[in-house]
Amino acid sequence: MKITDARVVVSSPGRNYVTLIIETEDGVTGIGDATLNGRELSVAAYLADHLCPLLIGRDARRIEDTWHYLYKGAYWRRGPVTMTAIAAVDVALWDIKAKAAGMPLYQLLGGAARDGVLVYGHASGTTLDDLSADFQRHLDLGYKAVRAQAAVPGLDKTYGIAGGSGTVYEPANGNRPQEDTWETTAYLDFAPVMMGHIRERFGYGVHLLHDVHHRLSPIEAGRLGAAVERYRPFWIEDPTPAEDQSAFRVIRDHTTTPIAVGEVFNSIWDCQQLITERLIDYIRTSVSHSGGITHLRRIFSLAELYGVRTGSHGAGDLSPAAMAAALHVDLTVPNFGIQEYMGHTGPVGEVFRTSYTFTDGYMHPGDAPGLGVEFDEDAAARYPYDPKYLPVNRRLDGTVHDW
Ligand code: GCO
Ligand code: MG
Repeated sequence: MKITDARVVVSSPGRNYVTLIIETEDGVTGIGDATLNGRELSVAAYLADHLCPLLIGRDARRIEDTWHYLYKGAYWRRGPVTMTAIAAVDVALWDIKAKAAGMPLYQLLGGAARDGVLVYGHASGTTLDDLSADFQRHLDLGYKAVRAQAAVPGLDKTYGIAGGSGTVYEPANGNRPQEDTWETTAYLDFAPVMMGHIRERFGYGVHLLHDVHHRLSPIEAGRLGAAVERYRPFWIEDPTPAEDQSAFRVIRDHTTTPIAVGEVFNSIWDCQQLITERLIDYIRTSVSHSGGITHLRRIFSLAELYGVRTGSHGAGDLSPAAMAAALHVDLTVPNFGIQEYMGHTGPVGEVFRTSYTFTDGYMHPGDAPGLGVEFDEDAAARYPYDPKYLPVNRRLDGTVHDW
């Protein structure tokens, strides 16, 4: 089954997505998501200039061989650009393999290990009352798990707050990064109050999650974890900058609050110590940013050995092709924990037609052959690339801080 064409489409139906399309000699086509928010064109160029020409003439069925050919063959291993590009190829080849087999992808991955995939949505507000209203909206939609973020008093902009009630949080905008402000003391005072407010209002029958977005030092994160233990969060996410794996030992030494990390990881090597030393509870690597289904399953298998569960990143800046791939993996791995689902808005549905479903807080990838996502290139052409950057974060004295 020879590959006859591989091409990249960058489109912006509300936000930028990079999509790889692979065609084979017998007419079976596969797609993969290659979106790296704020750095989209670097992956598009890596694919178009370096990987697509190498794919022509290769056997589309040899997924494992192609993965190593691209990973080891580059010599320059890992990193978000390389691993996102390899991921797109990998997912497109799995899509082709499953379509050729006439099966939904999850069947090829071993079949369903559960009936549905527990997902969490994002509630946010500029005040605690707004947050409560948005939290209630998620419960009304059927969510069994909700992430809560609220504006920190004294800071004019805080991570994770949607622009208006009922809208989805969108961090990237403008062709220069917007500048946010940060003050750790104010945040550390406020975060437990916010969680207490949610528990008082909604009780303990819903999973409560919170994202710290890499902003604390290890000892500050330990303090936060200890302060919120009584509110029984499902997890606190990305408490410290994720590249420092040993920092998580300090957090562990100070709290039993479950810790999740991994949306910025690109390979098993980024989380090897975190997993094997049992420093985290949930690994949040995504299909798109960590080498595709082939490599993600390897990470999840390592995690399974050490009692670490999965909790993949699923922000709106991962395309519906990535969301579908995540759901197929989630349905099949034994150590599944939870999946983020932020959803997609605006004209995204014109460009990507999906077969996944959301019912009462659980998702299912659907039973269409392959990934179950059709990419409409004509529709994509109506929404050209629109440069957008993620924000930069500064402390009140002007120092650049982790965003
Ligand atoms: C999350 C993430 C996102 C990221 C975004 C960056 O938990 O969903 O933290 O909100 O900031 O994906 O592009
Ligand atoms: Mg996050």
